[in-house]
Amino acid sequence: MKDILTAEFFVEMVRTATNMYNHGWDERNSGNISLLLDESEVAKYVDVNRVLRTLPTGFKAPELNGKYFLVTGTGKYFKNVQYAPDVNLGLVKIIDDGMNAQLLWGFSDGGKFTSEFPAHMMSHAARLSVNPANRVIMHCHPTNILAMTYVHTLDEREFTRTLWQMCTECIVVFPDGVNVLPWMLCGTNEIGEATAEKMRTARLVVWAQHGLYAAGADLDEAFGLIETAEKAAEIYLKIAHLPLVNTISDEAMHLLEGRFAVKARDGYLS
Ligand code: 2HA
Ligand code: ZN
Repeated sequence: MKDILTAEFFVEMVRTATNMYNHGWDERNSGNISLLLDESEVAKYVDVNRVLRTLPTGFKAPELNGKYFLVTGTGKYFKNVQYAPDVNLGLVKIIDDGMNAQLLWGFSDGGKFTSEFPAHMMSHAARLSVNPANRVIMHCHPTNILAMTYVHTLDEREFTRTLWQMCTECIVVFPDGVNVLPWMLCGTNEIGEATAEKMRTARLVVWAQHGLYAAGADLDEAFGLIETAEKAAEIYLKIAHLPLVNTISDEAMHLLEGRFAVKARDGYLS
């Protein structure tokens, strides 16, 4: 058995959590990441038949039965992931149609997965149904996106168009746009279901006055989506109170679609 601390997926997970913390997106115990892994990959590093503990999830997700996830722990600080990955991360296998998870590695202080596990698992199921290559769900509290939800309409088309207009890159990076949920109680199955529903049509889902969810085929894709949307929100907050003299026109957006072979969300451009 090889040492999981040396696995490429593991090193990338630790680096990503650290990087997110360094960006100021994950103060204290905020944020969470889950990474879907293939059994063949997992089996190189852990005995998949050696169950350390069985953890109840409180929700059903039959689509995820038998799937493996590396996931951040509840109450754990992203700041500390790099120093004690075995305490702050856990590797679980989903069983019983999603109702339970077998802990195979990690959470070594007796901990368990993130309180946002329902939103993560339901979002994985939703993204896999539209993109079988999806592997990552990532949640954090990026400052400018959060600030924007206090002063900008939460209408998804308007929110998306404002972000697209803030830097040329945006429509290229997230042509599917940004979906938005109003403030809801976090950590519940209800917000999990609502997030998953929003994940069917976009890889970015804003939780108003709370934070942001991103999905991707790898950690870089999810991280890059957040990074780009957050940069756009920062620019918006720098200019929102000033008279607008120029913008990126819809005509220019159509040129970007052609140049970068992307298709803007239906009905979002005129
Ligand atoms: O895990 O960010 O939404 C801490 C949170 C809850
Ligand atoms: Zn949060």
